[in-house]
Amino acid sequence: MAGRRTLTIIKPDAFGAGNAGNIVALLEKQGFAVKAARVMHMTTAQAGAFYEVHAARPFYGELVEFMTSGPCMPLILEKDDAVASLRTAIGATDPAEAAEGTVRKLYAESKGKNAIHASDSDENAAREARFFFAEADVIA
Ligand code: RTP
Ligand code: MG
Repeated sequence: MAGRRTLTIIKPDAFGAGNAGNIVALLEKQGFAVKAARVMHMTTAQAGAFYEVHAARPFYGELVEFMTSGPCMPLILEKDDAVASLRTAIGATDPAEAAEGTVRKLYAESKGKNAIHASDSDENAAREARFFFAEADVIA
């Protein structure tokens, strides 16, 4: 059975543009509940570790540089079938290919600076939630 929790990050482009509130509101309207949230400015070590699955990809250096370029906002969100629901809500990686009404269609500027991250599996959602939050930070 698919899990009810996923991890998202409002990335530095969207956070810096003042779109965090709008994005959280959009997701809440779609039925996601916020179970944990923080704001932080990731270090190079943190961003490198978070995206280590992409370490061999050509865009890795650019991605780590972007994710450390300013503050971001990690959140744990809850909804039925959370991972798949959130992937649908954020839209395609490249905003030019994202569906109407998705977070990336509305707020992303490019394939690299694309406003939001979402976990891609239940296993990664759990790993990524632990990356940013302690058990005590998460609403039961
Ligand atoms: P995310 O992990 O951030 O939710 O994004 P995603 O699953 O839609 O895309 P993924 O393939 O996991 O890529 C991670 C992030 O790397 C940046 N990227 N840049 N310039 C490029 O060709 C390129 N490709 C990927 C994006 O910030 C993407 O979200
Ligand atoms: Mg991904």
